[in-house]
Amino acid sequence: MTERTLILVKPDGVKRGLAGEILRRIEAKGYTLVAVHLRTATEDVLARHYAEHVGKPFYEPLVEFMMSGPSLAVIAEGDRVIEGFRALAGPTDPTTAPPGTIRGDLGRQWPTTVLQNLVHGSDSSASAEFEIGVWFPSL
Ligand code: DAT
Ligand code: MG
Repeated sequence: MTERTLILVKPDGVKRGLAGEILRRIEAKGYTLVAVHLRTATEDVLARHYAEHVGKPFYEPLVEFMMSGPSLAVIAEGDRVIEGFRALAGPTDPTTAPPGTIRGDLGRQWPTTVLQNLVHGSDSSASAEFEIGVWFPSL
């Protein structure tokens, strides 16, 4: 089923010059780029985007990290792209993410209190729809 997902190249990925490499992998897999927008997230955007994590010990450092520079927000479209991009990204912890994945090939544990793991991808059709509204209110 063709669907859309919200992908972020987080500030660590943009700072390291990996936005192009990550977009390349999305396109090489056969997904279509629908929208891309480079922007620094505000506290309000992040409170909505990460609503499920409010109150967790890593929430404050996560928000600080996410506001530390621009992220590349992407809407990608394709057959089962929500699940497919999560597979391309690999599991949350970049140290143990398998080689072949974005996090496994390009990420590692940085000497900070928060995981800097290069990308975000929506985890369900409900969260994709919600997150696309958060990052692209006009679409
Ligand atoms: P994912 O990004 O794989 O969907 P998540 O939704 O559970 O993971 O968490 C959102 C982000 O929060 C994650 O990309 C990095 C950060 N994070 C999650 N768990 C963490 C932890 N135990 N310590 C530090 N940061 C964490
Ligand atoms: Mg998540």
